[in-house]
Amino acid sequence: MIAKHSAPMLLSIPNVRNEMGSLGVIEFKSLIDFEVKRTYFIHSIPEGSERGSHAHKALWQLMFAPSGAFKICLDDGVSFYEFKLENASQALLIPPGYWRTLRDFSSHAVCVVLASDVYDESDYIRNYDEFLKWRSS
Ligand code: T46
Repeated sequence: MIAKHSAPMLLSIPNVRNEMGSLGVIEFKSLIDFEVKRTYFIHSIPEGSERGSHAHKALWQLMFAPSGAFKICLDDGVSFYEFKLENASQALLIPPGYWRTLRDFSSHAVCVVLASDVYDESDYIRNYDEFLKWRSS
């Protein structure tokens, strides 16, 4: 994979707006430089829920909130980052190797994820101590 970024980064999603509404566009090459092999979305999230609490070894992700809002906390074992996604004009690029927790979901929040690969449980690290060991190795 060609990696243009190695730090998490907020990107602006171009939106075409007219009197009938808005159309957001996420295009390979112009916005992201990984090919999307999977799209998934999290919705119907009960109040107070947290999602995530894991890291990916190789997966690149672009995450956005077409509806509602939520926070994403990222951790590379040394630095901590917090982002809030709250409109359809912003997306968060998450490179591999970040422990993530998603929280503070508003009502009707939807989290859409474009991912660089198909689902593979062996790409996950779900134990924080293992994650720290993996980061430092
Ligand atoms: C991430 C956050 C934001 C599948 O069968 N296929 C899939 O593509 C995915 C993503 C999950 N699953 C199964 C695996 C579990 O049995 O769905 C169940 C819930 O998955 P998980 O506990 O990983 O859900 P989250 O919300 O904690 O994490 C998900 C993604 O797994 C992860 O990549 O970054 O959303």
